[in-house]
Amino acid sequence: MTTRAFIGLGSNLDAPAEQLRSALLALDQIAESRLAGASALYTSDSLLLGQPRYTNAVAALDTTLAPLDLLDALQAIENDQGRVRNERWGPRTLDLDILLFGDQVIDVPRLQVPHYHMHARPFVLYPLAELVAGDFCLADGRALAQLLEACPFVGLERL
Ligand code: ROI
Repeated sequence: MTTRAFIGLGSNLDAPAEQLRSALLALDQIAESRLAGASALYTSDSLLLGQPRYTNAVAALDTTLAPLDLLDALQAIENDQGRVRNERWGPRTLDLDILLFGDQVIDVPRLQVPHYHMHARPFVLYPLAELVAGDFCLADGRALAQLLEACPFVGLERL
């Protein structure tokens, strides 16, 4: 069965826009998966003071992989693109998050879907809105339109 997953991409080190472009190519190369769409790139200040600005985007990926196999594939791409895991929330060359996996709600130690913080992050919600219909709802039932209303397009720059 094919599932449409939405992947959040983020980078704030080593030419972030280039990181995101090569990550999109890599997403399309994941086994049993096909890149079905990608938002524009957006830049915004980090939620943490003192870090470089982030570039973010969202991709739609059609896949027959199981969620944890997709997570493995995403972490392999992060590692390929030089991600070094040191401090939590630290600056990174590439961050790939499973935001949504079809209409599944997943809560295991390695993976929480819908992604915990997506509901309040403009750099996730606005790019996601480019890829879905106006009446789109998250797997937990929340309407994207309402989340957008509560999350003003402030501090985001669409490239
Ligand atoms: N801030 C922005 N703008 N974009 C991110 O992807 C992002 N990711 C993070 C923290 C440090 C919370 N801030 C961010 O992990």
